[in-house]
Amino acid sequence: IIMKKLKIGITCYPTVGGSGVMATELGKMLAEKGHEIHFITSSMPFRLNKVYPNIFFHEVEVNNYSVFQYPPYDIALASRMADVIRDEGLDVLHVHYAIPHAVCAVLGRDMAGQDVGIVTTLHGTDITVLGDDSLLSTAIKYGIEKSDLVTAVSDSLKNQTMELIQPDQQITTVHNFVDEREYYPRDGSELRKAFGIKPEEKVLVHVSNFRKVKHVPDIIETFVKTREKIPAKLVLIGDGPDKHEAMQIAKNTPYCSDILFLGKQENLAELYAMADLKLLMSEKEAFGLVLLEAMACGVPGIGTNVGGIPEVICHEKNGYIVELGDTDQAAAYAVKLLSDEEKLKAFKETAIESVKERFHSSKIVEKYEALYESVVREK
Ligand code: GMT
Repeated sequence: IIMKKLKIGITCYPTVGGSGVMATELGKMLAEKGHEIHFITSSMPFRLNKVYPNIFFHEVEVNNYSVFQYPPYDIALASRMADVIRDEGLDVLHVHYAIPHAVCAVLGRDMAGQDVGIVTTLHGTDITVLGDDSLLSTAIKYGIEKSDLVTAVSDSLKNQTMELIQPDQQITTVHNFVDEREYYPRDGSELRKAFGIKPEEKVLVHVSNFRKVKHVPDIIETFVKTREKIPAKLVLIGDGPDKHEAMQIAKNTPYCSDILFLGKQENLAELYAMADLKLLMSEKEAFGLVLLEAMACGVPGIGTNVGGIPEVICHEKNGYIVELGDTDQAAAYAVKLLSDEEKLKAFKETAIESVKERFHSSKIVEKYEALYESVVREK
C-alpha cells in the first residue's frame, strides 16, 4: 500500500527536554518519508539542525503589550495554528502535551473553521505534575477528550492518565524511539583519555535537566557507594535548578575529583561512548528517553521502579531496576556488573538489541503514520 503523503503540523516545547527531542526527531523522520512538516512553535526546535525542503517553521511570536498582565502565548499559538491549518491545508495537527498545546489545537481548529485531525501525545509532566493541580485538570481533560486521538509514551503514563483524569477517551501507548543513525556504539577511548579517565576506571553517567524529580543526590550517593568498592568516575551532564546543590554534595564526598560536571552538551552519543553504565534515579519519569539513547550507544542502565522506566529497562537483562531512593541496592548492582567484564559485555549487547527490537525508529514512525491516517478527513 502506498501511503498518502500528509501535511502535518507539529507543536511542542522546542527547548531542551525529551518531549521536544521526540517531536523534532519524529518531524525529521516523517519529512524523510515524504510528508510535509510544519513546526508551529515559539522558537526553532533545537534538534532541527539540518535543512529539509519539506520542513517549515512557523514561529509563534507573542507581543507583551503593557495592557496585558501576562503575555497571551496560548492565544497567539492557537491563532497561528488556525492560520497554518487554513493556509497550508493541514491534514493533521500533532501536539505534544495536553496543556496548553491540545487545548490550543482545539481552539485553533475552531478558529480556522476548517477541519483537521488532532493527535495529542502525553509525555508525563503534563499529567503527573499538572494533573494533580485542580486548576488545570479540567483543561487537561478537555484537551484530551477533544483530540481525535491521544497517545502516551508508556503504558504507565496511559494508566496514570486514565486514573487521574478519567477522560472519556481512549489512549494508545506509542513508545519513544531514538535516531539510530546518531545513537550507536562508538569507540570512546580517545575521549576517555582527554578527560583523564584511567583504563581501569569504570564510567557512570547521568543526563538530566537537574530538576528535583530527577533525584540527583541519589545519583551521587550511588556513585560514592560504588566508588568505595571499585575505581570509577561519575560524569554528570545537563543543567538545571538542582545543579548547584549537587556540586556542593559532590564537594563534600571523598571522591570529589572523580565527579565531573560537564553542563549542557550537544553530542551525547560521543559522550556515551566513554560510559559503562547509566543511572536514572527519578521519582517521576513517564519514559526516560535518556535511558534509551544510552542503551542505543551500548550503555546499560540502572533505573528506579517508577513510571515508564521498567518498560525500558528489563531487569537483569539490559540493566537493573531498584526502588526509589535505594542507593545501596543500586550501588550493589553497579559493582556487580562493572566488576564482571563478561556480564557487562552481555548487558551492553542486550541493551543495543532491545532498542532495535522494541524501540526502532522505523516501527514507531510507522505507528504514528497509521494513527494519522485514521484521523485524516476526506477533502
Ligand atoms: O523529564 C523532564 O524533565 C522533561 C520532560 C519533557 O516534557 O520533555 O520529559 C518527559 O517526556 C520525555 C519524552 O517523552 C520522557 O522521556 C520523560 O520521562 C518525561 N518526563 C517525566 O515524566 C518527568
